[in-house]
Amino acid sequence: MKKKISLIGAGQIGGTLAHLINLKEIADVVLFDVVEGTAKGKALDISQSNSVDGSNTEIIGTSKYEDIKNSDVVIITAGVPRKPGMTRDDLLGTNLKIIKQVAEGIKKNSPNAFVICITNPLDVMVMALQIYSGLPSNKVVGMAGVLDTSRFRYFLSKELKVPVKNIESIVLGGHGDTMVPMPNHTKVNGKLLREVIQKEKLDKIIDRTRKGGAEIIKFLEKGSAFYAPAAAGVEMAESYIKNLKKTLPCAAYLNGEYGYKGIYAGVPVVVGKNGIEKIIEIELDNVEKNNFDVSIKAVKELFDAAKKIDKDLEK
Ligand code: A3D
Repeated sequence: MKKKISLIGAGQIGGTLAHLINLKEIADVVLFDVVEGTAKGKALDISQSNSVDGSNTEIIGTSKYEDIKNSDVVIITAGVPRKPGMTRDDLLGTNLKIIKQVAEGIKKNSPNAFVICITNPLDVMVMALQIYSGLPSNKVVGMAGVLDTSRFRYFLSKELKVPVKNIESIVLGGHGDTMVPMPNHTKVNGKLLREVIQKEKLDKIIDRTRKGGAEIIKFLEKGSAFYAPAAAGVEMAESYIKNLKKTLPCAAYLNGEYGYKGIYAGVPVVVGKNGIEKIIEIELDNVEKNNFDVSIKAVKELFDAAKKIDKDLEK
């Protein structure tokens, strides 16, 4: 039987997700948006590319939650993106209300789905989504680390003139300026990164990775990145649907791992048919551990601000 992926939000990322899933024939797609015309228009447009691309998936646009019934995966991009000068945290109040509605729609119609949140501020939105929906924490996950790692690898590949596929790496922590690129867990052609790059150059790349989203917003002026975020979301959805058991950095619920309980944070996880099947604890040196702690502190502070906006988030 064909799999079903529902995309909540048919904006820049939602539309790109639909197109990529369609091209890769991973699943049929339901594109949902409160603006029905956007969802229907994009679904029809993508469907009309099928005879050219040879894809055999079905895609529909809707603004009715019943249509997402029995989805295998739900990917959420509903919300507002950043504009120049805004931080991800500036989106908190608006996107929290949207996530509450979305969580209710998923709980009612697709409680068994693997749910991937992309809406910012990511770590707090995914935590709120899990609480509002009541879905098991191994089935509710945030996309950030795959994108942040992809940006880090890209910048390294340009600097070192090495194909990006020859660079293994990982970025941990929250999706924000406190994210934690991990040079000690990065290899280039099998060699440790620090052996092949000067410290100043590496520091610049780490800084550029942390500000990778803002660099794009400055160019676009009217919205934020969407091609790479969509590609990252698709990799996570595909690993679940095809039980690929890939190890991917995702915002996952910690239950004692890395010394934290009851909070979402970007860590390496195995994604397979049961959702998050394992959280992998890699060894952190003092600097990395300190950076990870700073990142978690920032997420906690923002979640406290979210709790002030909506008492339903108090567990
Ligand atoms: P955009 O193109 O504005 O699309 C958002 C869509 O959500 C619009 O079509 C809206 O109509 C729709 N929407 C608004 N409210 C609702 C609702 N209640 N139910 C359903 N749909 C609704 O934004 P985008 O696609 O560029 O970005 C979407 C989100 O992803 C934003 O919050 C971004 O900040 C975030 N984002 C996250 C990352 C990460 O790496 C985590 C990267 C880039 C963007």
